[in-house]
Amino acid sequence: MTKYLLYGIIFSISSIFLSCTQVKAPEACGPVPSENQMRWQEMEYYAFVHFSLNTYTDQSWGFGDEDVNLFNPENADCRQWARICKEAGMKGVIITAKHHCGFCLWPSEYTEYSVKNAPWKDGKGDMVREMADACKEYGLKFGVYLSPWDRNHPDYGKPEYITYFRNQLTELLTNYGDVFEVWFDGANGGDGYYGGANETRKIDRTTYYDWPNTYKLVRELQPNIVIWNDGGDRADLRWVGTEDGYVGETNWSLLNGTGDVPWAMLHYGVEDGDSWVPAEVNTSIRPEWFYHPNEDSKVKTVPQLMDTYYHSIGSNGTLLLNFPIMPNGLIHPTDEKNALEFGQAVKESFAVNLAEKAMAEASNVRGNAKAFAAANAIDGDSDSYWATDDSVNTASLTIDLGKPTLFNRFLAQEYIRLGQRVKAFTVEAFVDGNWKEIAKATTIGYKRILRFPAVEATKVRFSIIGSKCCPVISNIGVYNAPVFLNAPSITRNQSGEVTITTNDIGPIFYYTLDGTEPTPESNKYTGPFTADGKLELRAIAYDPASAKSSPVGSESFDISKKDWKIVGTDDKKASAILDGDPSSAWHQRDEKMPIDLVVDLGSNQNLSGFRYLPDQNKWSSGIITTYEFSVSADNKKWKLVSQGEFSNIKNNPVWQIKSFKPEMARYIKLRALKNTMGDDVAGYAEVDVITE
Ligand code: FUL
Repeated sequence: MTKYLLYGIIFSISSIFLSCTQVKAPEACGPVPSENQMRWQEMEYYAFVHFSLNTYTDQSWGFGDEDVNLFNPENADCRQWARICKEAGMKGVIITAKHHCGFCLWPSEYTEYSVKNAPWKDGKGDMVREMADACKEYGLKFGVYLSPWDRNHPDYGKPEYITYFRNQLTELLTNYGDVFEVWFDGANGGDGYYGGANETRKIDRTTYYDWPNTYKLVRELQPNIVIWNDGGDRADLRWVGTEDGYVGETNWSLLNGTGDVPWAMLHYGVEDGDSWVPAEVNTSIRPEWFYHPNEDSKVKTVPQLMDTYYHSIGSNGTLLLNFPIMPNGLIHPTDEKNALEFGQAVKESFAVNLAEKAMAEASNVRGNAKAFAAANAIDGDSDSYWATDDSVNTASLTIDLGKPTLFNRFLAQEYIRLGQRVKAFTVEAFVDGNWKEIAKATTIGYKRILRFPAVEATKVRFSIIGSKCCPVISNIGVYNAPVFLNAPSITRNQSGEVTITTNDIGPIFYYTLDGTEPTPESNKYTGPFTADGKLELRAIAYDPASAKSSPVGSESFDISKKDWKIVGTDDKKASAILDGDPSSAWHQRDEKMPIDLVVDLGSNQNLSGFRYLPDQNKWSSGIITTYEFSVSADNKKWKLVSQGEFSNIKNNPVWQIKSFKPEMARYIKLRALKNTMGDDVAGYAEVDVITE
C-alpha cells in the first residue's frame, strides 16, 4: 500500500513537472531590446542640462566666436542640479559637454576653447567632472551630449576634424566613469566662425562622421552605453521628430533603414522594423533649451508636465526633460518648484494600483499553465507575464475589483524582452450590468497609460484586438489619479480685446492686470474684455466644485496695435500677423528672397526689440532662419538695428526675441534672408515689438 502511495506521488509530481516543461514560453516576436536598451528603458525619466557660452549671450546656438571670458558662473553647483533631479524622481543626467558653439565644459587637451581659458575657478574648473561626481553622490546615472557640429573648430568639415571629435569623445568616455548615454545632436546650420574663416560649411551628416567607426570606439570605451543619434547610422535610440514633448499615439520600438529616416518613422516607429530602436522624448522645461530671462514666466506647469508624461513615458517612450542653467550656475527656483511638484504628482497618480488585489481571468492562457496565467499581469513582478497560445492574437483579460471602484487611468506593459506585439486594444468598464468602452488605443510596448473621465465600475476588461504574435503582458494597472487644471491661455487681438480660454471643461477664470497674483477674489472673467496698451495680465482657472485653482497663466503685452498697418499689401489675410492668435499665419509667396515685411506702427515709438513667432504648422514653408531688422521714422531712410539667425527654429518653433539699442521709429522692417526650406517664402504667425 505504502509502495503504491509512493508510486502515486512520484507519478503526480512528474506529471506536474512534465506539464510545466511541456508549455514552452513564447518565442521572441521580431527584434528584441539589448540588455543596454532594457536598462535604459527602465530608467524612464532623466534630465538634460543645457549650459554653455549661450547662457551668457542669450542665444540658442553660439556662432563659435563668443568670448571664453564670459564663462564665469559665480555659484555653479552641479550638486544643486543633481539634488533637484533626484528629488524630482529622475534617474540620470546628460550634460551638454560641448554644444554647437564648440566651447567645452571640460579642460579638453585638444582645444583652447574651453573652461581652462575661462575666468571660472581661474581656469582650473571642470564642469563635466563636477557633474559626474554629483551624479555619483546622488545615485544618478551620468551621460554626455557632444555636438558633432562645431562652429569654432578650424577643421570642421575636413577629415582632420573627425580625429579631433574622436579624441574628445575618448576624453569624455574615459575620464569620467560610467556613461549611460551619449547624445550626438544632428543639427548643422552650415555657417560658423570655424577658426576665423567665418563661412558656411555643409557636410553630409550621414557619412561625414564615419559613424560605424565612431560607434565602435564608443562601445569599446563604454560597453554598457546607449547611443542617441539623429541622422547618423542606426543608433540605439531614436528622436521622435519633435522637441515639443510627445511621441506618436502608435509607437513601435522598431525601425527600418539607416541614415536620415522619414519623419513619420521617427514619430511612430515601424511595425515591421528590422531593428529595436526605441523612442526618447526630449523636451525642455522652458520653451528654449538654454536659459533666457524672458522665459522666467514660461516654465512648464505641473498639468503641462503631466501631459508630457502621458505622451512620453505613458506612450512607450522615455522622458528626457531639460533644465536650462542660469548664468550664475544654478537651476532657477521656478524650474525646481515645478519639477519637484511634477515628481510628486506622478507619485500620487500611481500610488495605488486598484488592480493589484483584484481577481484576473483571461479568455486564453498559454497551455492552461499557471506559469502564464492572467494573475501574473497583476502580481507586481515585471518578470512574470500573462501569455496566450501561439495561435491566438485577440484575447481579453478581465479584472474583478470586487466592489464599485472609481478610476480614470489604465496602464499596460508588454514583456518586451520577447518583442513588441500588440497592435490595438480596448478598455471596458462593467457599469450597471453592462460593458461600456471607456478607452482604446493602438500600441503598448514597454508602458502604455490611457486617460479617461473617472468611471465607477466593478470590473475592467482589457481586450487585445490585434497583435503581431500571441500577446505577452507583464503588467496591468488601474488607478484613480488626481486631475490637475491647466493654466489658462491668454490672447489679445489687434483691437486690444483679451480672451481667456482653457482646454479643460468647466472651470471659471479670475485675472489681474497689474502683475499681481490672481485669486478667486480677483476680477472674474465673464467674456472677452478690452485691456489695451502695455500690461501684464495674469489669470487662473478655478473649479468651484473642488475649490482647486490652476497654476497662473501670464502674458506680457506691449504697446497697442490698434493703429498698426502692414505696408504694401492689400491681402486681407495679412492681418493674421497682428491678430494675437498663434494658430493663424500669413505667407508672402510672390517675391524672391530677401523678402521684406514692413509695418507702420501709426506713431513714433521708442523701440528696443522685436518678437517673431513662426507659423506653428511644422510642415509649413516660410519659417525664417536668417533675418535683418531695420527701423525708420519715414519709411524711406532705414537703420539696421539687428541681424542674425533664428537658431533651432525648425525643431523648436517658439517666439524668437531679439533686443537692440533703443531707437525712436514709426516703421519696422523684418527682412527674411533665408528660410528652413531654402525657397522664396516668408511666413509669420505673429510679429510684435518691444518698447522701452
Ligand atoms: C537641438 C539643438 O540644436 C538644440 O540647441 C538643443 O541642444 C536640442 C536638445 O537639440 O537639436
